[in-house]
Amino acid sequence: MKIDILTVLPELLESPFSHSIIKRAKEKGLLEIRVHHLRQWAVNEYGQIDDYQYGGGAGMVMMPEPLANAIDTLSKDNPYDQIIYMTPDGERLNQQIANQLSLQGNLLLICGHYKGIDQRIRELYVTREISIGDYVLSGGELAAAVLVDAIGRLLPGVLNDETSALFDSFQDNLLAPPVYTRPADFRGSKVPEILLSGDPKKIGDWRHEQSLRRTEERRPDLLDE
Ligand code: 6GU
Repeated sequence: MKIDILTVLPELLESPFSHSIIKRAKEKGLLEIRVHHLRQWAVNEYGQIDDYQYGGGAGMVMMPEPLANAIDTLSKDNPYDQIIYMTPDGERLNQQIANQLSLQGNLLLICGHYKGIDQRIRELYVTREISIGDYVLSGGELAAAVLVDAIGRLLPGVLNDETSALFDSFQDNLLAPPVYTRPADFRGSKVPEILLSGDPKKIGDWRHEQSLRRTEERRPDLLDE
């Protein structure tokens, strides 16, 4: 899978993809991430990519030409399956969307800044708009990093234990059960006996029951879906 990211702050996206699971996905050749500086497509020698908004009001808007030129140039190599604009007014990211996107071959993520991007780019180019939650970030970069992480770990062969993503919280609309490691007795607080029983059937049933209980308590909305 290939993911291109268009941003005015490429520095913000250096570290998130250089560690842990996403790093391994890149090293294994399962995921290629390319970060492109929108400034390359600035409209003048001053590097301008934003301008005042029509109708007045505080805050700059990202101009259409740099974005359109960037997208046209980048698409030539390899047309995109989806052009995704990261924006707080997009559809809220969930596991199902991450699953869907992990099946695509070639994505472009656009990170907005300031007041966002000119509406015409959203209408002419963008195929999907995604938010990572109901709060406002300073720009789309951290949201793009979240999306790439959520997608990257789902690619076949990325996780060591192929099945482990299947048991993540949310994968079946249930939260994950509690987990324990050694010691079996930590300052008088004991690991549930059943986990020491060695009986896979009983342990599986217990975990499922714990998942259900946790979901009922913390996220009853997931059970309605
Ligand atoms: Cl995708 N962008 C920004 N700027 N803020 C957000 C967001 C995205 N998702 C949640 N808040």
